Amino acid sequence: MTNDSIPDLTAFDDESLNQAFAALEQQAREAAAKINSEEDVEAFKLVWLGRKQGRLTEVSARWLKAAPAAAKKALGVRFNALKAAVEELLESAAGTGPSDAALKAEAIDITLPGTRRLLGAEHLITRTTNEIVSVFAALGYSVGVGPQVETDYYNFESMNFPPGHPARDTQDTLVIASQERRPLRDRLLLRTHTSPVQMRTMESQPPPVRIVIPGRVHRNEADDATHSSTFYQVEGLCVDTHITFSDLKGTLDHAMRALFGSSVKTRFFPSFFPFTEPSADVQISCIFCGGKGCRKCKQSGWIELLGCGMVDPAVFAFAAERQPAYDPKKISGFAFGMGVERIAMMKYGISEIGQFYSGDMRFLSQFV
Ligand code: FA5
Repeated sequence: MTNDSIPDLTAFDDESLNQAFAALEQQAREAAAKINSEEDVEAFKLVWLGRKQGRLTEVSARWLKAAPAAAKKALGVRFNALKAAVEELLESAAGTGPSDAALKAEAIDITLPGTRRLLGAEHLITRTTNEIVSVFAALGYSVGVGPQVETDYYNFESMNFPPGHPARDTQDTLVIASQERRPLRDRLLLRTHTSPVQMRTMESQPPPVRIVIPGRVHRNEADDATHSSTFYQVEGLCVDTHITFSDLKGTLDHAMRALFGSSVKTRFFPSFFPFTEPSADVQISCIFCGGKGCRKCKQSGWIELLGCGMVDPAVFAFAAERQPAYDPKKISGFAFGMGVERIAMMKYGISEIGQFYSGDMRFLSQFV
């Protein structure tokens, strides 16, 4: 569409004016008839109604201004009628909308299935941690946390693993590099168990204490079906006057029944941890064979799940450096530490610990 210039107007009688305006209106109609797309509508608008160079602006500039005073009124009336006609043409052309081809290119098939958004869900480790924690919360335990990057003092020394003690070898440790110049007790490492949070808790509050502490731990271990170099534990600590081994047994027996069902049995096997005396490993009757013996329990009928014991007086002595109320002559307590993955594997029948960390949706979505 081009903007052909407007001819000069030489005669201003009614007849000449009618002819001149009719010719323009005819041109506008022809141009509007050719409109076929939104771009055409825009071009029409610009050519005819554009404020600076539009044809109507030009008509107004050339014809109205040049007209003798006597003809101005007649010209103005015709000009307004032409403008109204052009605007009407524009309005009905704008309603024409895009062409069929343009519509087809943009079309969507509403019968196709939509994009399904997957709902998030708790990871099995989180779910199991929460189940364990809520069993103890119902017994009045509070919940605590501690740092994963820990000092040698909290992870080992205050837990009664003196420097060079052979028990340190049972938790092969990942240490943070370049700390040789620091005193051993301040050197940083990735905590090998959640037990250091026992000491952090006792240092921050006097007895009585009843607390569970879930968290991630790290060891320099080769991965196999039941061992991982990073895994989760839930620590437990109970300190008060007159706490005995019977309290420990009763508490863990109740917790195992709450987690695995009321028919499960527990038994306590002598063990060793530097920070508990006496110490025990807790076994539960195999939930797969009911204690008869199967492949899962290596035909023994029992499966080991956690370590526990009465808090060693040497540990209370470390705590008493900051909180004198931890006087081993006046108070006593028990502690336990369980592996979350091992419990989840038992509860949900999982045979490979690595599946928890694989991020494989086929595995994870079974437990949504
Ligand atoms: C400890 O870590 C002690 N801190 C537990 C404790 C706390 C004893 C308080 C007494 C008082 P142990 O190394 O046995 O103990 O680990 C405890 C549990 O963590 C094990 O019973 C097991 O369930 C789990 N566990 C240990 N090593 C691994 C591993 N490599 N992968 C997965 N789970 C593990």
